[in-house]
Order: sequence, then structure tokens, then C-alpha cells
Amino acid sequence: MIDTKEIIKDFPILDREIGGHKLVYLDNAATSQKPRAVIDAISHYYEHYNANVHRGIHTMSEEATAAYEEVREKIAAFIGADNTCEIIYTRNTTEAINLVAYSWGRQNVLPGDEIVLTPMEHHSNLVPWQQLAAEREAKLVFLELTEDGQVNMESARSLIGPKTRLVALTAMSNVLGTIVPVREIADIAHAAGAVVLVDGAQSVPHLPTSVKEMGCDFLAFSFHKMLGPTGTGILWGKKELLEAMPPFMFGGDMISSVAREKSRFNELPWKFEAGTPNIADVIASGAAIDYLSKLGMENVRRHEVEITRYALEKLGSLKDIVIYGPKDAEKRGGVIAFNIDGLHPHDLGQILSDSGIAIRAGHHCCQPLMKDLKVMGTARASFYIYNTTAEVDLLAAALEEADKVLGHVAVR
Ligand code: C6P
Repeated sequence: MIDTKEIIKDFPILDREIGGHKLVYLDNAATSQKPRAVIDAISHYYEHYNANVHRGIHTMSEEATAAYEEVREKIAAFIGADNTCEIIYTRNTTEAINLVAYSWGRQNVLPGDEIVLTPMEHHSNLVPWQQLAAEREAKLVFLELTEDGQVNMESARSLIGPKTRLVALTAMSNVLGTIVPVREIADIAHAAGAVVLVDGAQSVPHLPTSVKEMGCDFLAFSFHKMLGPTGTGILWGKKELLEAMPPFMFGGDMISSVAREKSRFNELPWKFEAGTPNIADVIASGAAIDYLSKLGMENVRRHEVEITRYALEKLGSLKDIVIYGPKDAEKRGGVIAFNIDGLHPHDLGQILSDSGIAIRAGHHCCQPLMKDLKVMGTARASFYIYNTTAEVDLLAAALEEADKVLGHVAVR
């Protein structure tokens, strides 16, 4: 098991106080906190070898290029990819998905084709497909969910078929916490001749990941949710698919030669990386991978199952609370979205903040799912490696207090 007491020491921000209370950070699904090693990697780059990559032949440029490219190897190992040419740096998950929608989508999706999604997709894995579908006269098809927010596999078997061109699905919901059986769905999709894109924004930071075991064709994720800095994300794709795709953006670094009228494009992965990249943050993302690898992703997962199980029980015993998603901690990630009858989630978020507890409140960029749940929004607590059951107790106590303070003004 991981030792939270030791881990907490590595995160300077966790010493912070908010309004006289020690910070309890439970908004990890939005973005995680950063360990000292990641913060130091950024300043070390700027203090010692700040230079552009792939361009200069001076020492610092060579050092920066080596450090920047070395991270690609770490990422490939972390997600079980065979080849670093399949690892494309992007700004975040959203950009990675847009890259596929623009480049692969506009080349491969034809009128009458179907794009299959789940009803719990984040807007980042919905809006790009809406745009593509409108442009290509394709149709969006949604799988069904069971009452406790799991994918209804019967609907996967019946809705994925010969017209399906793409199945784009989250591996873990940022609202329901649901862990999706990606492999099973990918097998159904491949049998129908479709391509599978996995939104790993919530799963890669929290679960051991193997693109081979997942059986997907594309995987998108962001480093800022897994101890890394903001502004770095990854698109992994199968080499043969990426090779056949046109570049997404054009300009410097993505070319092999340019004449006045025409250009040749660079090979993978640089074909998809136009312009000066986010060098410092990519290098610091490597430090984030080192940190997580040292802990072991199996241990990260175990810790989160324990804390989620505890939180489901503790919060579940509160008066008038509704918790969304699977009841079993093994079937979900460390994300708990909830409502307390009669209290607005934003009011809850505010009152918890006054006690130093950071949660998220709102629609979590999943407005269609909110509509299905028949709510405007929810409160959401989400956990990571530095959270403890003692913090869950503080959350539960603050929610009880909030119910007392706000409850008497609320219309029940
Ligand atoms: N969800 C949340 O609070 P970006 O912003 O590109 O790094 O990640 C987008 C994204 C895509 N898919 C899923 C499943 C996500 O959870 C997110 C980000 C954050 O839930 C911010 S809205």
C-alpha cells in the first residue's frame, strides 16, 4: 500500500491553509496537485538548459531535445505502447481528441456512418464528434446506461454494427466514476469494422494502463490530472492509423522539406507537432510519470478503491444524500458525485470551501448526463494518492454542518 503520510510531504501546496483550515483537496478529477519533483523539473529546465528542441546544434538545445524525447519513451512504457512514434504531444485530452476528429475523422467518416458514444462523455469527447457528424452527415448513436451508471452491454451489442465507423468512449466517467469495460466494447467495435478511441483523461492517472489490453486504436489523456503540469497531453494512436492520417496543424517542425509551392511532412510523431512545443512542461510530465511509476499504478488503484469504499459508506449514511454511479468501489474510480436534497451544489461547494475543503460543483462538462440524471448539476469529491480517510471524515462532517446551516433556508 502507498504511504500517504510520506506522499503528502512531497506536495508543498498541501501545507496551505484556507480560511484558517488546513486545505483538504478533493478536486483531483479537475486537476491534481504537483509534487516537488515536477515543480523542480520545470525550474531546472529554465535555469540550466532552456533552449528550443530539434533546431539548434548547441549543447543546451541538444540537452533539451534529449530530455524532451526521453519523456516519449517513459510515456510509451507507462501505457504499454510499442513505439515512441505513436506518442504525440498535445496540449491536453481535448486537443488530442480534436486531432483525431479533424485528421482521421474528416478522412474516414462518410455520410450515413455512425459514431457511437456513451451518454456520460465529457463535452471534449462529444462536441468534436457533433461537429464532425454535422459536417460529414454522419449520425451520433448513444449506448445505454444501467440504473447505477454502467454501460448496458446489451445496448453495445445491438447498437454497434456495420454502419459504426467509430466508437469513442471514456474509460472512466468524471461524474459517475464508472469504469467502462473498454476491452469488451472494443472487441465488439472491431468485429463490426469500427475504430475505437478511448478518452483516458480520468483512467490513465488512476488505473494501470495498457493500450494493448484495452484493445483501442487511439487513447487521449492529460498530464495535469496525473501530477504533471497543465498544457501537456498525449494522443497515442496505432502507427498504421497515424501514418495514414494528414497533419492537423501546419508550420514549423512538422515538415521535412518546404518549397515555395509545396511541402513534405515530417515522419511520426513530429508530423502532428507543429511549432515550438511545451518543452518545460513535457519534461516535467516525465517527472510525474517517474513519481507514479515509483508508487506503482496497482498501488495507486488499491489506495483509491479503499478511500472510495470508505467514502461511499460514510457519505452514504448522510441524510437526504443521493450518490450517483456504481455502488461497488471496485467498479468505479475515486470520483463521487452527489446531491443533498434541497441544497444547491454551488452552495455546498461554497460552504465546504469556507472549511478549507475543495470540491467541484456544477455540470462537470457533462450537460447531457446531467439532463439524464434530471439535475442541473452535482457536487463532486474526487480523490488521489495524498487523500486520506480522515479527510473523508472532514468532508462528511462539513456536509452535515452545511445541511444544518443551509437546510433551514432551503425549500424541501
Ligand atoms: N475533466 C473535470 O473536472 P482536458 O481539459 O482536455 O485536460 O480534459 C478534458 C476531459 C476529457 N475527458 C474527461 C473524462 C475529463 O474528465 C476531462 C476533464 C475535468 O471533470 C475538467 S472539466
